[in-house]
Amino acid sequence: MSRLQITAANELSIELSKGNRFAIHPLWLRERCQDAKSLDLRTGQRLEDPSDLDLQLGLTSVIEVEPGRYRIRFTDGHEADFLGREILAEAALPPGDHDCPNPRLWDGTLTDMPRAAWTDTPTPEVKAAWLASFLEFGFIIFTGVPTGSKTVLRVGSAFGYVRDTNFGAYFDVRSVPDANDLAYTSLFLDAHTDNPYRSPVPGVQLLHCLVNETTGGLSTLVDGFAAAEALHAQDAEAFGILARTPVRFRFRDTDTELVRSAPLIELDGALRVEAVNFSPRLDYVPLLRPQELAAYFRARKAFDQLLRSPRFEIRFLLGSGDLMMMDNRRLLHGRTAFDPREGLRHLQGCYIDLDGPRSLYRVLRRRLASSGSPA
Ligand SMILES: O=C(O)CCC(=O)C(=O)O
Repeated sequence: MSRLQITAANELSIELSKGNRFAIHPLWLRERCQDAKSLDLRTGQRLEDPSDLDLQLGLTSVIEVEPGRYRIRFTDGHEADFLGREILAEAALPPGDHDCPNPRLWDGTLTDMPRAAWTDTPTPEVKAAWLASFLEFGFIIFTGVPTGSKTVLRVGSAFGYVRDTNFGAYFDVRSVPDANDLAYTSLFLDAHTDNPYRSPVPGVQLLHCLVNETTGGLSTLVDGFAAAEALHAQDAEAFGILARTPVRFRFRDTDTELVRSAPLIELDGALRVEAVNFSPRLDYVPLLRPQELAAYFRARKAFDQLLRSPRFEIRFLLGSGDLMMMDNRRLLHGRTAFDPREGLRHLQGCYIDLDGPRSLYRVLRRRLASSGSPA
């Protein structure tokens, strides 16, 4: 039996999953009409406000005019054709915001890190594969990236729009006197997400190693989604506290004062982990009642212990020409301390938005599909 069925003269039903069949709501179909009266055909954007449609709207008739093409007449007199495969594809979309590869959670046992040799002119297949790795693992390391200053901007622009901030379009990560951020010292940096005080928080961070003459300064990465999942499994109450308690993050120097409140674990509308905000240098919980604070501090400690444990952390050396691109809403990054007397360690970084790589992945997949090449 096909997953789409005409179950009455005025009813189209769908089997969403095995044994889960129901009639498709007429308004769901009506606001997906693809004809020139409903849509501007060039942009694909609606010409009518779907909330103006009658809430009691029904179907007058459903006819399969040819295999897989349904002609549907609505009680408001509108008639439109629907392709069965398009209805099924639309119905199969996950409730989240993207039909991109799902995150593949990892922990400290990850040995096969996603790596690729950089080229300025990848084929669409190669670029789609880079993006798929990035979207699944939350990061990718490019090797052999030319070490000229600001190359990070060129790489960032290959995946999205570079986000200028108070640190500039790009920033130099090296030990300097009078640093306005601990990143610009030689100190150990706990795994953290960048700029949780900024709104919106940068989606993707790129860090390009130009020179590393030190034996320390190892890079660390943690999959925050995996650690949050482990916290949920080990202590659901702690997870709930961290998902509910807004915490103030603040950055301040002479010219800038950025403040944002957000829970350490951000959930989406379907209560799935959407982002992690974690920066032990910057978080300030509001004054709650003592027992609430005691529970919050216990919960934060439990999460912190997971994030800092070798169970979740990977540690590696970024050498000259390596560039790490990571999802700053999911992954935490840090570095071990280094001794600047051993030599120079110089990275350059920049931010792009997360929707850049997602958009590019969808466009490449669409183009590859239309050229008959597998994405
Ligand atoms: O020095 C590093 O490897 C990391 C620096 C850092 O955490 C940052 O720039 O956010």
